[in-house]
Amino acid sequence: MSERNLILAGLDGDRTWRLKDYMARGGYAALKKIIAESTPPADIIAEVKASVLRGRGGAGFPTGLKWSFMPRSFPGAKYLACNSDEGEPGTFKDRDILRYNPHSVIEGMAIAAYAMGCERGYNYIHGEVFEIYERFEEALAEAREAGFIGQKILGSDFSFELFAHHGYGAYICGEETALLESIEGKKGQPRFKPPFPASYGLYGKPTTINNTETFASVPFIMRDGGETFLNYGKPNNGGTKLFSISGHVNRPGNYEIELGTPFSELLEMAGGMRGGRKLKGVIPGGSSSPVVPADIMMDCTMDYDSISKAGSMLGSGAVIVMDETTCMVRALERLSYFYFEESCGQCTPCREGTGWLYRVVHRIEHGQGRPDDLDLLNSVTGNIMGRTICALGDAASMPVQSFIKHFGDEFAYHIEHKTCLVPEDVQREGS
Ligand code: L3W
Ligand code: SF4
Repeated sequence: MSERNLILAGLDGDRTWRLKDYMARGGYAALKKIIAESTPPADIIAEVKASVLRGRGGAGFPTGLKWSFMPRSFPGAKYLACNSDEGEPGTFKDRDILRYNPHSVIEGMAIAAYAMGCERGYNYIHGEVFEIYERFEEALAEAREAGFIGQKILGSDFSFELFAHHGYGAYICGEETALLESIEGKKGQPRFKPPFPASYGLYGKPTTINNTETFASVPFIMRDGGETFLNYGKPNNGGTKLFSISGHVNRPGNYEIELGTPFSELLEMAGGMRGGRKLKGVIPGGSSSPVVPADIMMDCTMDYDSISKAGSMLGSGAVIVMDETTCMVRALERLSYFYFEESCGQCTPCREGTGWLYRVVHRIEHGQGRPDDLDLLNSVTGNIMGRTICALGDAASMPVQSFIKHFGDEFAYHIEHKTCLVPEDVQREGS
């Protein structure tokens, strides 16, 4: 099996992103056809449902179903938002889509806007990636000039204004309701759900938010058909997906593969284990997803169902590979610090709990662990999970629980011997 580029189509060559190159690859053909034939919006949603495209931002929610939640005859504005606030540790796919194929996102959003009757959309781009924001602005100008976005698109009655919105780099602004607050010019803090954005979104109006990769998949679906897309993947897991591979592999980077591809093949595409060392564990879907030990991971295929059966989540597709030189206590200390730092502070279990998690893992790592620290960590995670406004509380807790579950002996060794089970010189070899 090799890479299958639907989303990054045409980019294996000279990586050209301009409108003329996108159109030479069949770009905007789907939008043109929809407008020329006045395709009924319900048919578009049905096609997306048939593709079994699942949200690529982390939750894997069926896209067609999400689109069908938007009220049809709403008297007033409806909005569309693209979540390009990629901030999950390990994830770096959306910036490459925007860098190398920005028009696929614009076309996908225009089709989505037509299907749901949205007149205005925003692409919320992560604050730390300046050149991506500039490139998207350039692509928007090209699309506007060619009549693919703006008023009376291609001479029809359909109008859709699309804008780029540059964030400020806070991880929490990738949570969909915090993203909406941020576009509204407020502090980026999550809202309670329900109500979901489909009924109460941007400025209190019906809003649909999808991830960059989700929108980028839509033109292919509308051009080649939902079933073709579905067949690239496997039942309940339609299409191809980008995986960002980092860690102890020879060729870290983004790989687009068919959902259902064995993990072992993906590892091979990434050049195999660095230095030929042994695989120890994998975080398969970004830092929020539970770690999976090597033996279980080697039996997995890369799709939502298989990874979930292995006790984790496919998430955003950020695969962090760790070899035998990794100290799992140190790895968890890094992750815990991230969530502590990024908690927005609205709810007590998350604001206080993420600090507790970080401080306890930190003291274990630094030789000051106490005999009951593992019980304490489990108890703190139990008091965070399910008791917070957004998923960040759970996202901070799941890595802690899974690292202790699968690599508890390393934590116990640290506490008892005040040092790593993996000797320092071995860790240095791998770093
Ligand atoms: C209307 C209903 N809409 C659900 C919508 C909802 C949302 C989508 C999924 O978190 C996860 C999180 C991270 N009526 C609805 C409805 N919806 N029921 O469907 O909702 P949900 O709550 O399952 O997910 P979420 O809030 O979008 C996303 C995990 O992804 N994650 C995150 C990675 C971060 C990145 C990044 O930096 N790029 O991807 C990784 O695992 O922990 O669990 O739109 O409104 N009845
Ligand atoms: Fe903020 Fe954490 Fe509460 Fe989410 S769970 S709203 S990040 S305090």
